[in-house]
Amino acid sequence: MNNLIKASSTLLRRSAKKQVRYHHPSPFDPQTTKGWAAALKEAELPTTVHDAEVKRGLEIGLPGASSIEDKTIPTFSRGELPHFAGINTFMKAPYVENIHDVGNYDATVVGVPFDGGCTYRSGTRFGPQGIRRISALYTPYNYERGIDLREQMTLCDAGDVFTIPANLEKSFDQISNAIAHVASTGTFPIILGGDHSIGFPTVRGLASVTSKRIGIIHVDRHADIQEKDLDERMHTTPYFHATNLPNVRPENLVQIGIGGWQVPRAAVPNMVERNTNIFTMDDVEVMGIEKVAEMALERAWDGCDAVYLSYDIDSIEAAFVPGTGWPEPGGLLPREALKLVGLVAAEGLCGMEVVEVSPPYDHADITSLMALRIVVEALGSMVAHGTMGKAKDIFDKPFVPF
Ligand SMILES: [Mn+2]
Repeated sequence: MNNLIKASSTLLRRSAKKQVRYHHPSPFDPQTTKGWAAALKEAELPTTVHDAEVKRGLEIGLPGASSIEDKTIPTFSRGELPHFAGINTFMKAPYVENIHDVGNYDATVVGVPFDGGCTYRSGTRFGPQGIRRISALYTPYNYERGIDLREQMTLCDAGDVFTIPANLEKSFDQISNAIAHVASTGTFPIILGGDHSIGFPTVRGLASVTSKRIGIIHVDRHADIQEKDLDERMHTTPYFHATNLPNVRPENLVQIGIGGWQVPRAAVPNMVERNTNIFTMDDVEVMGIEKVAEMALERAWDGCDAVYLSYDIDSIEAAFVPGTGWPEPGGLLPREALKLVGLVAAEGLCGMEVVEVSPPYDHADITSLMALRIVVEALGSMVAHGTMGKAKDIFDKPFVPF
């Protein structure tokens, strides 16, 4: 009997073994995945700031009702939770109403609600609101990177610049004023556009408070380097004017994703004459996003002391970003875009902007969500690589109002 059981179980084992199909190297150790390594990293993160937030929430928001079992829950929502509640600043960061206080934070969100530079669809004046709204969805923790922005950096939301809807040039002066002030305090400016015409006054603001040279990594489907469009400095023109600044040179302007059927011919002779650096989607496909990022960093940093990131959301395949002024199929896939931003930001940026989010044309906030993700990807990369705040010393000139 025993022998019979033994024999049949051996048979069973053999037939079971026969049916195994390995889709991975065998033997597979589940603890060799990056996913597992990321899980282990979480335990290394502190909870200090989180704990202080909970304590403060209970003090200022009243302890919860007696039937609430979780004693960290206050009566009034005063922190991250619940995600659907609270005042909708960027990632629930504190609203800093007094603009003289932004220097107390590592990074500052500045909204630039402006669409006076749009040449087709408008609505980017609602971009900062759209991005802030969906930012309520996010926690400050990133699983793969094993970082927690709440614990590892400080962030505030300074609200919006007072733009003048019917006047580009007055709006530009307001924007340069705002960004020059914010950068001069040493905080990292995160600018939420707004159409891409703001790309000139943002850089002009930064450049005015430094004696150093700034390179620009400009991710876009469009070249944005005409001198004028429709007789004005519209959103097709920022890099003509930005690269006229004495400390922002066209050889340090890197344009990634350019192409398709929307690049005005008027832009092209300027790119050629100024010898900018241009990568099309074909370049991305042939060389790969890592190589493009490496070359972009090399060119943008060449002879420069800092690099600024200008991210046009329309650089991403139109299917993912319907809420934008000039959607164009064939652009970056979201994973490529996020990878690119992470690689570029790892070296440390002196500021960044995300532009051309137009919530009135958006669906289910997906374009705003993508813009948010671009921002947190840059912040996460800088925190992970210890480069947050690296560029603040370049702002060595006093703020002189425009
Ligand atoms: Mn564009």
